[in-house]
Amino acid sequence: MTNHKLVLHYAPRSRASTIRVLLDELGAEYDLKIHNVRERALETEAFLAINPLGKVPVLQDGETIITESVAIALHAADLYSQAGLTPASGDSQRGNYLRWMVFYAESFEPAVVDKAAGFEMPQLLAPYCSYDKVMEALAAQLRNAPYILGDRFSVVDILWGSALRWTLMFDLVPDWPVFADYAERITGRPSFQRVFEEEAALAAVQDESVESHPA
Ligand SMILES: N[C@@H](CCC(=O)N[C@@H](CS)C(=O)NCC(=O)O)C(=O)O
Repeated sequence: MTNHKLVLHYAPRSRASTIRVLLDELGAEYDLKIHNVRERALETEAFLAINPLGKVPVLQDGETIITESVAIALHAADLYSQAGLTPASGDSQRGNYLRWMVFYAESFEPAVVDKAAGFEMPQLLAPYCSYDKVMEALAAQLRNAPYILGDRFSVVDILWGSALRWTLMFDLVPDWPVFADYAERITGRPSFQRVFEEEAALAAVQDESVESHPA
């Protein structure tokens, strides 16, 4: 238990879904602030005061505002370390855990987004070397064990399971069985399935609201 008052700014079918699953897996108590992206709710003055980039997820922890999925995940994982999903400082897996959390934001996402946009970044300029190298490094990490940290399921798997699910869906990563099997293993967990179900219903309500009150 913590006495932190958490509020998650969330929109269905977005990176905020991953954080919702993560908070549920950690057993965190939090309030959900639901936004409708199609109603341009993230472009309002009130929301831009929270995140000037106009993006979700955002986690408010009391007076502190945390943006960026990886920062939110690290913060929540440490707050709820008693859930047993966070290698603590001093744990022999802590470095590996941090490596793969940051690799997601620093190398994987830029590589995937550049590829989707058709940019071929020169290796010397690209902080991730090359798209192919990123994919090979990730596949090598996943090939010999069920989870990123070997036999131990941790917070970092929530991030990667979710990322591989949506990047496979949009053909942004190679359709290698190692990626598909891993994504299925992680997102088949009841925590993911519950959020997917709830947000399918919520997205339908949001879509209907946009269609009945077009801008
Ligand atoms: N770097 C950010 C990316 C956040 C982001 O791209 N969020 C998307 C949803 S997946 C968003 O809010 N899009 C709404 C918009 O741009 O209007 C993170 O990791 O949290």
